[in-house]
Amino acid sequence: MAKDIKVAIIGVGGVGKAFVSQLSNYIKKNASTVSVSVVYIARSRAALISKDYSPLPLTAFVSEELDAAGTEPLSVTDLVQFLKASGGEAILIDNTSSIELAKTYPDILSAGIHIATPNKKGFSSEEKLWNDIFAASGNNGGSGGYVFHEATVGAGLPVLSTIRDLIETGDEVTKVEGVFSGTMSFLFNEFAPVGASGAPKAFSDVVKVAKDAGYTEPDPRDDLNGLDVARKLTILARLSGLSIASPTSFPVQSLIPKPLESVSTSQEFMDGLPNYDSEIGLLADEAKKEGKVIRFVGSIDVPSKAVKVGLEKFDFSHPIAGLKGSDNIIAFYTKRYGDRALIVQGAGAGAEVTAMGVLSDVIKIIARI
Ligand code: NHO
Repeated sequence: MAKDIKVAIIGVGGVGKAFVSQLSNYIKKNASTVSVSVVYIARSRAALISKDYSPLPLTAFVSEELDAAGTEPLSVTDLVQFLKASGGEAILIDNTSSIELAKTYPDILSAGIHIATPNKKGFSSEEKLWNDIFAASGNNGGSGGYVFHEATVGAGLPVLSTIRDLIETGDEVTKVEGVFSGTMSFLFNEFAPVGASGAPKAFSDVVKVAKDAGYTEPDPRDDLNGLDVARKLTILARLSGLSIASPTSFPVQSLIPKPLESVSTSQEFMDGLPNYDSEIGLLADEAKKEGKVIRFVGSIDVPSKAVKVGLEKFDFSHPIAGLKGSDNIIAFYTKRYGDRALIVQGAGAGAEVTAMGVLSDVIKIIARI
């Protein structure tokens, strides 16, 4: 008999919409072995609820349908009750960036409901939440639901599964280093490409191109402050066995010029940015004279417990220097792999590849239940 699984989706923005479309294809392809019914879809102020647990239609217009539905979302407590009352296995997909929702993961997992999410907040905020989530989960043999969050680092790239596999098979991770932000990757690959000739580009112009192309957050300061990378490093460092109090508990270099930190709008920030082009231009020139380029990277040195995020110089021949577009690259140095790192590289941002990471987690959960 086909497995019967109920799914609730919270958050139908860029990633959420791509996820719904990918899930719809998965359901069609696997109908003979698994029966997956999406019974709840919500965004901040509207929800679609299938009270009799029959599958909601997963059309490309789910977003417009939600607008038209006019039903208030359930509280987390009521949603847990609703899913439990179905009598079978249930998976909650959190496609929001809400810390409030992430704080309820321990309760959701304790109720036996599984979670798949690209939301970094639950795993990169204070350490107690991380500990509570995994203590409540069934990941380590407990009775709670499974929780997977592959897309919180490197979108659909196998970054978290790789580090888990390395550690669980007895290898010892000594260092993790790389470019963890698609936005930062694009900015520096464009601003300081290897072997560039002619007049250098102004950093502010590159930020504008990235903003207009939709690579950056609506306010580019949310990328340039380094916090997104710090959150990803927090997750990887915790998986490497380090105790990290929060993403602000280690050195993180912000690329936001001090006077522009407090301007109130994103437009004011963009207007003021050209005044600071010379500072970062100078760094790029210095690197170039040494036969190097600057890149925004993160690293974790496990034995010394040192985690840091910021600009560093790399030889032209270094794999980090030669990245293209908005690709991520993550190098794992381990006892088993010796001097030659295990490298994961590819698109690390965007709705489709992030949704793929979430769906692959759903498939892992289905295989375990
Ligand atoms: P949106 O488009 O803002 O959508 C969020 C949705 O959640 C909206 O529908 C909103 O109404 C709903 N929502 C918010 N709070 C809610 C609540 N309390 N209850 C119900 N609904 C609520 O965001 P995205 O782009 O779809 O992102 C969704 C999640 O995926 C976020 O947690 C984001 O951090 C995560 N994520 C996105 C990406 C990406 O590329 N878009 C990536 C990873 C994770 O790998 C990617 C990445 O790291 C990008 C990074 N900026 C980079 O490297 O440059």
